[in-house]
Amino acid sequence: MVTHGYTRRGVLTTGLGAAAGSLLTSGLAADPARAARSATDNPLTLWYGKPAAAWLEALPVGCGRLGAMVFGGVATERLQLNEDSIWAGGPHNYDSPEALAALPQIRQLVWEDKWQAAQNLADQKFLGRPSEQAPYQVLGDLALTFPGSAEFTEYRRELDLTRAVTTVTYVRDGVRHTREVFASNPDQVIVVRHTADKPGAVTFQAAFSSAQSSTTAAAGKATIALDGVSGDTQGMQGEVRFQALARAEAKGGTVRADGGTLIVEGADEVTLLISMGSSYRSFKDVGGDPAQVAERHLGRASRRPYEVLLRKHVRDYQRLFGRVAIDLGTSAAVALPTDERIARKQLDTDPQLAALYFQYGRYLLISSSRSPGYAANLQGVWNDSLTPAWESKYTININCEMNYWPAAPANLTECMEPLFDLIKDLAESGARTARTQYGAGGWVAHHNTDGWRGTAPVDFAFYGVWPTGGAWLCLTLWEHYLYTGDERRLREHFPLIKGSVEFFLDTLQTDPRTGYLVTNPSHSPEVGHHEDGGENVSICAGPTMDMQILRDLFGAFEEASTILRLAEDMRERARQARARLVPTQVGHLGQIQEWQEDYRGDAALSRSRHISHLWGLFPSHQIDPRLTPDLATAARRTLELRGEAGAGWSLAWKINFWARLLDAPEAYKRLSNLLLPARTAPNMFDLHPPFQIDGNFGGTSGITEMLLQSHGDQVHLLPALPAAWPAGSFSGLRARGGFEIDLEWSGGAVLRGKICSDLGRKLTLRTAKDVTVTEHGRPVKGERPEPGVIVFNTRRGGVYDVAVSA
Ligand code: FUC
Repeated sequence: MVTHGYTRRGVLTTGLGAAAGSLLTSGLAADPARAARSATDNPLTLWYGKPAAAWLEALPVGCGRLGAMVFGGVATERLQLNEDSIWAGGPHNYDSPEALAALPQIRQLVWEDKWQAAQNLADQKFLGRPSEQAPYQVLGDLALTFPGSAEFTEYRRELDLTRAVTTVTYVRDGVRHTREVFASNPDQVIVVRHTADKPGAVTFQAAFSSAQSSTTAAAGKATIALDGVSGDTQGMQGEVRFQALARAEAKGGTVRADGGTLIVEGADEVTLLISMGSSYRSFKDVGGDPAQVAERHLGRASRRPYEVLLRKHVRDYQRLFGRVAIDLGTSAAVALPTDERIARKQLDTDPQLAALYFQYGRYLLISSSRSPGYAANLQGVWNDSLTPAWESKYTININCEMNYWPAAPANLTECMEPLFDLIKDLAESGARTARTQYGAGGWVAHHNTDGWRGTAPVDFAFYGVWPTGGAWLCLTLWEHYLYTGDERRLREHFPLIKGSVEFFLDTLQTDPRTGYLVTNPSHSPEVGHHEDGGENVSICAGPTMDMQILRDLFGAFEEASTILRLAEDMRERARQARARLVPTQVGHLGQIQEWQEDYRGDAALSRSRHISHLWGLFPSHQIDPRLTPDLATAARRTLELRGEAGAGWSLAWKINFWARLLDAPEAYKRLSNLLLPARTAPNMFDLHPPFQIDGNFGGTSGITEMLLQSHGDQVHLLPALPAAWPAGSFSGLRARGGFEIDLEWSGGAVLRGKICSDLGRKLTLRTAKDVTVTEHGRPVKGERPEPGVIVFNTRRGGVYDVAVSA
C-alpha cells in the first residue's frame, strides 16, 4: 500500500506494500554496504552461474563518457573498454556542392511520378561526400590474468541495478576471490577492486590490447598506458587520439609496471583504476591532449580510498535511479539466473522479469547518457568493434529518438542533456547543409549522424533523402518543457526549434497536384512505394510521417513563441503553413495512408519494420482513440497489415502503439516477444539482431505507457494494464504537466495513489472507475465531466491522494 512515509524524488524509506517494500529495502537503502548484503535478496540484479563466454553475456557498466563490458572470467578477466568520442575519421563537411543545382529537377521528377529518375539523380548529386558516415569505435581491452588451477567453485557473477556495481565471486585453490567493477560519473574512472579471503592471495598481471593502431608502455611505477588513434574510414584519416591508463594500488604484496604489463604479486587486496581520455573536443576540433585528460581523472581518483569512490558513485547513481520503483508481482522464477529466465520464454509466470527489464532500461540510460559525455548511440556506449553494425552511429529516423523515450516519464530528464548537446551541434552543421544543399535558412538533418555531425543525406537516396530528422529531434526539446515546465531551458532551446521551422518554411513546396504544402524530396523512412524500372523507390513528396512531425514542430514553435514572447513575426507564418499540411488520411484498406496518395498493391501491404505513418499515434498523440476514433481504428488496421516482421526496436515501438490504442493484450504480447531469446540477449541487451540498444529503451517506454499516459491534456492511470499484472505498484513516474505519480493497484484497478504537482497546473485524471482525490485529508473540489474522469486545480507543490471510491 502507498504510504506517506517516503520522500519525494529521493530514496524511498518505507513500503509500498509487501512486494515493493522488499525491492526498496533490499536495493535503494542509503547504505551501500547494507544494500550489497545479499544479492539473492535483491531482485533488481542480473546474475549468472558462469563467466561470460561471449560479449552478449558480459555485463555493461558505464558513466556516460566511459563504458566497459565485464566478462567475469576466473583465469582471465576481460574488460572491454569504450570512451564515447572515439570515432573513425576526423572533422568533416559531408555536404554535396552539386546538390543545390540538382534540387529543382529532382523535385520536378517527383511531381511527375518519375520516381526512378528522381531517385537516381538524388543518388548521383544529392548524397553527402562521402556518402557514408564514420563508425564509432572500440578503444581496447584490459585483460587481468590470474595464475592458478583450472578448477573453481561457488561461482557467481552479477550486476546490481540498485547500485550500478558488478560483482564476481568464486573459490579457486581454496581461496574465495571477489571482484567488483563500477564506472563512476563523479570521478570519471572505471574502478576494479579485487579482494581475497586469505592474506597475500591476490596475484595477477594486467595488460592493455587494442585492434586500433596503438602502443602500450609503462607510465609510472604502478601504471600502464595504451596510446592509440582511431581508424581511417571512407578516405578520411583517423584523427581521434586516445589514451587509457590503468593504475593498481595494493594492500600488502607488490605492484610494478614492466613495460606494458602491470604485475601484482601477493597482495591482500587491489584497487585498479582505469582512466581514458581522447583528443576529441568537439565535432570540429580534435586537438585535445588525451594524456592530460586521462591523467587528470586518474590523479584525482587515486587520492581517494576505494570506499570513498564507491560511496560517491552509489550516491550519484541512486540520486537518479532511486526515483522510480516498480512492482509487477513476483514468482519463484526470480531465483533463477537471468539467462535461464529469458530462455524459459514465460513472461506470464515471471512478471518480475518485466520489472527488471524496465529498470535495466533506466540503468542503461543512466550509464550511457550522462554529462559529461555524448548522447547514447545505437549501442549506447558499448561497442567491441572497429566496424560495428550501422557504424553504431545515431540513426535519427527512429533509433536515436527511441533511446530517449523513457527519459522524461521514467524520471531521468538529466540524461537528455547529452542529446540536447547533440541537437545544438546538428543545428550548426545542419545550417551549412541547409544553405549548401537547399539554399535555405535554418537547419536540417537527414536520417543519420555521426561524431562529425554529418547532416547531409547518406547511404543511398532510398534511405537518406529524408529531411525531417532534425525536426523530430527538436520535439524532444519541447517534450522536456511539457514534462518539466522549465521555461529557462525552453528559452535556451528555442533557437534550435526556430531554426528547424525556418528551414521548412523556406523549403516546403506547394504540391501542384493537391495544393498541400509538402516536403519534396523525401520518403517514408526506408519503405518503397513502387517498383519503378526494376528499382524499389521510396522517393516522394509529403509522406505522412513528415506531415505529422511538421504539424507538431509548427505547433510547438507556435506555443513556445507565445510563452516566451519571441519570434512573433514567424508565428503567423508557421500557423498558416501548419494549416496547409496534408492531413493524416485513411486509405482503401482502412489503413493510415503512408503517403499522400493511397498507393495500391505492394505499397499498402508492406511488412516493413518501420511504421513511420503511425508516428502520429506514438510518440505524438495526433491519433488518439478518444479524440480521433476513426484514425485510431485505421492505426489498428495498419498494425495488423504490417504484421510482426522486424527488429527489437520495431517490436518495442509496437508495445507503445498498442498501449496508446489502450489495447493491453496486444501491447503485452509485443512485450513478451521482445523478451524472447531472439530479441533479448543473455545480458538483456536488445537484439536487432545484432545488439542495438534502442529496443531496451523502447521497451522501458512501452511498459511506462501501459501503466501511465499523459497526453491530450489528461493523465490516464493504468491505460493498458495487462491481465498478467493484476496487482502491483509504481512510484516516481512522471506525467506531462509537471506531475509525479505513485500508484498501487489490485484486481486490475487503481487502489490508491499519490500525485505531486510541481507546476500547479489543472489536472484531468482518468481512471477506469471513479476515484476520490483528497489534499491533507480533505476532498478536492473537482468536476466530473464523465465517469472515471475528475478535473481539478492543483497548487504548486501540492500533494494529492487518490483512492478508489467507496
Ligand atoms: C535503420 C533501421 C535498421 C537499423 C538501423 C540502425 O536503418 O531500418 O533496422 O535499426 O537503422
